[in-house]
Amino acid sequence: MKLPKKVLAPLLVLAVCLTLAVLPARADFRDVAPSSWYEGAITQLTQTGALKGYPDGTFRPNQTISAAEFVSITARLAGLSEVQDQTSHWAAGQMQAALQAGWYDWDEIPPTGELFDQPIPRQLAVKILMRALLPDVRGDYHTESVKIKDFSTLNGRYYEAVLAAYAAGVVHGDTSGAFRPLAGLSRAEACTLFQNAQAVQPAQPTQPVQPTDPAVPDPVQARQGGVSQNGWLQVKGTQLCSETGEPVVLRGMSSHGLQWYSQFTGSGAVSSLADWGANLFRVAMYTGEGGYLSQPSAIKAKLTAAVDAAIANDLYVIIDWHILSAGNPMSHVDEALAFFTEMSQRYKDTPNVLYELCNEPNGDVSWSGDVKPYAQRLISAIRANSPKAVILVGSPTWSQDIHLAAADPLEGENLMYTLHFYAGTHGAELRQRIDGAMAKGLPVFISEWGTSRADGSGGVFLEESRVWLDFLDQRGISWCNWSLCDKDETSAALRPGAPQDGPWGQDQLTESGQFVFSRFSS
Ligand code: IDC
Repeated sequence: MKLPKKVLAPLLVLAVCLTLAVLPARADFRDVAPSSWYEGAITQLTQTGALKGYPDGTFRPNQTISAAEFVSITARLAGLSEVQDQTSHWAAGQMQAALQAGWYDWDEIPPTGELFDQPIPRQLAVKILMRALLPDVRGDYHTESVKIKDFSTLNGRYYEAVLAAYAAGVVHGDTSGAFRPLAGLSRAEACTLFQNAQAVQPAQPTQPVQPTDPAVPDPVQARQGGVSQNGWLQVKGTQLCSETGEPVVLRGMSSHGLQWYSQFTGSGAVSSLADWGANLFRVAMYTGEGGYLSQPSAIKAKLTAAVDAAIANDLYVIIDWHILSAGNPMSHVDEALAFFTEMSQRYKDTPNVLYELCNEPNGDVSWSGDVKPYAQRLISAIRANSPKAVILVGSPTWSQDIHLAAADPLEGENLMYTLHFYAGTHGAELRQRIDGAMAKGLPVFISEWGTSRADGSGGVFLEESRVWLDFLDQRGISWCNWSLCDKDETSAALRPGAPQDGPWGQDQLTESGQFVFSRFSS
């Protein structure tokens, strides 16, 4: 019987595997010299059955490793089973399984197979390796990024994995200290990556616990995803959840004031944010400072355009009544009532929209006497149109007094309380306040935070920001960073002159933007 080529090829590969499985202590590839720097790694991986040579007895250590080769070896090391494939490629089942496991995204290696046999870029290889074998390892931005000479050329999408890989000693860079994120890897280099990853004890804690924080709870297993995945949001206990009741975390950017920077709120801008992994956009509609109250129809048109752009791109979107200089929300309650009535009517059938009633009450204002009664009136108005949308409520002292709200909460469903922080100004004290409020059952949402001081400048304070974001991740708390604009202030995510519609590369992001964007999909 003559076997067709399609059947014969896998049989040949299988035969090679079986041959290699019974190899003696050292891998006997005729092109792997016993004295070479990679011989140890290749031997070890061959013995575990993760590695195969070629039918002609060679290993070809200097050949560039393809995406399919890299993923299939990783899959064998991680014990990932194949799933139903889409193409007849020899690695299709493993590629499909890896894609489903979230090791990489569709656009990085499309399941249609055209990149399977192409060299895999180093940044993507490291991401796959870390997600598959060391998913809990994290690297500190400051400590690790300085080790990488060409860090500025690294796409922020790979920050987390590459920093973690350096922290764990999986990657060391070349002799010049460069990582070369877009270059390929030789098969020998890939073997040392695999060996290094296997040598790391996954159970070891990689981050010191911050002494200022109370006992760190287990991380909340929350998913991200957009509106098409999560549907209408709901609040269960203190946790934001999907329509089906699974924990969800929203992460994204706030716009700057619409009266100044609406050019960064269009469809191109929000879809670029989504490309970076965000699933949330906040539209900050200042009421004072030349905003809505002084030019209502022009600003409202900008707001609805921004909200519609976010909806078109599957993001959740916060409509923010951005009170700042008008410290007491009661001072314009009638305008707020009319505005939110109109918005909740307009978006009543749209699961994307969250309503933020008052950005930051401040000055001579009390929770129980002003903000709470204001919120009660606004909530009734919104509920008349949109019975289940999530509503976010601020508190006195620029939305820091959630302890007052916890002592005297509002009644009703799907309500959350905002807390705002700036990493250069606020720290452990406010984090303790969050834990205290949550312990009393208050659902908390960080609808605005910055890497700068509270005035929007200074710093940036990335180490303090990292402590904050780790704290929020542990608790499954959603957040929105201030702000998506190119103003010359350190809290801005874009460098002056960045294109208004994106897409933005590393060099168009500020230090703050690079850090924040790398944390969208923690
Ligand atoms: C700041 C902007 C700054 C602007 C100022 C006044 O960053 O460019 O000149 O407002 O409009 C907040 C506010 C937010 C502030 C931000 C930083 O919600 O409007 O933006 N901040 O100061 N609360 C705490 C800090």
